[in-house]
Amino acid sequence: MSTVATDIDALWMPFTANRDFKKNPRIISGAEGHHYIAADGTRLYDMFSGLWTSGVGHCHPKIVAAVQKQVAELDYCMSFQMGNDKAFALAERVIDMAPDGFSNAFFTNSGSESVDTALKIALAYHRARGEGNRTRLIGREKGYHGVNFGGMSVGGIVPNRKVFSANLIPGVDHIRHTLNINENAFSRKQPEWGTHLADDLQRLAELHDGSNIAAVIVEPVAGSAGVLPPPAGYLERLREICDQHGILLIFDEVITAFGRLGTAFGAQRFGVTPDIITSAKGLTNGVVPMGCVLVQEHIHDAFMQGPEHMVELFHGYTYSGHPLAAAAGLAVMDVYEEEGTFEQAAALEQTFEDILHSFKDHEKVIDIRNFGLMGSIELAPRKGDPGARGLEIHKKCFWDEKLVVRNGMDVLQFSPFLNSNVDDMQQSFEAIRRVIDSVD
Ligand code: PXG
Repeated sequence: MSTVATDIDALWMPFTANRDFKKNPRIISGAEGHHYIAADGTRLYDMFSGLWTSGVGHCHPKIVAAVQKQVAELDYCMSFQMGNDKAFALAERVIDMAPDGFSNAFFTNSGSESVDTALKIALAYHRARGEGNRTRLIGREKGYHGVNFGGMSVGGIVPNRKVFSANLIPGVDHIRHTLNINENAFSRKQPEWGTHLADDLQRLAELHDGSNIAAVIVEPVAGSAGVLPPPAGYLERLREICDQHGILLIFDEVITAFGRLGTAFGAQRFGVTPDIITSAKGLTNGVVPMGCVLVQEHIHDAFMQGPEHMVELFHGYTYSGHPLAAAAGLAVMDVYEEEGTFEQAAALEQTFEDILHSFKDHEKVIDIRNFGLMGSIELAPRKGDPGARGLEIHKKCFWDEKLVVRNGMDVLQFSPFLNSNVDDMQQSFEAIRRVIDSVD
């Protein structure tokens, strides 16, 4: 049996221009620390730390060893009406790091599943409390909450929704997004303008009557839309309006949890506590797929009623709390603690911000945004050909500079390793400047 493809056509790649990719494929067969290794042995520096996933680097020896040990000890265990030891241990570890008031963790296998799980928990919570009329869900324009039907419906990325428009779940509204380049171009960290946009939630509460709204979901810092930090005071205002109307606040922390903002959770960095948190990515450093929904005690308690032999929540996945994922997660939590990963990330934030903003006067750059170790450089689109400049830069970085740089249309996105070395960061951005200079 060969493990090398003779024809790469069989794989339908996700979120990829398949035909274009297959003409000149970028295939990776190894990784070590901060580098990917291509099939021909070329080493490429990863400026996106996986896909916002791999904060402590690839193939971390401690995580590798934990997964290797686990696969030989307990490969799989049914998670319904029984459970594996590592899943319980990981839930306890994650809850210990969570903001005050959080008591329970529900495991999924991805960010998309975490989001759909959180939306279902919100609806079921209200029903369990006799407020089954609270059925409306609120998302935000430009929000990314994965690709399942719930997350797509509350999400606000137009191309992801367009083809499925008629099948999005009913009863969903969106508040406006907070991107405004005219007002806020080149703001560092949180922009000043835009706090009032949180009042859109108040308007929707007045329109529908707040008593019909179950939950609002936002990313504390929107990631996929091109890194949009919340305006100063915005998240606090959302929290206030939710409290006023009994609406649950869900933070989608699939990107922002586990050190990306220099704290365990974005909620702690902003000092705003939601009712539910969704996470994935950094939970296992991307090593084994896993997501997690964290809930406050009052939410969990609302379900714990009725006959004790009855299932309280009819929801779960075959692989919820999978032993390999849980073992990876436990090793990752050890690494975070032993290496001081969140402190490392916090210490890098200012340098990263300064390097990014050194692109401010570049003629092709129209905005730069950053918060924690999330950053973006937005380029002016080529006339009549939006997205072409961004994709060309991604490819040129890969082939000419041996750098992995993610582009969303003409926005270059950066997710440095939480334990990056400053020289690598500086050199990578020098290379990016050469590439931006060299394209049309
Ligand atoms: N919520 C958020 C906030 C995310 O960033 C998901 C949910 C879905 O996670 P899964 O594991 O189902 O993919 C994500 C995923 C990008 C990019 O270019 C980011 C994601 C996915 C694809 C592209 O920034 N994040």
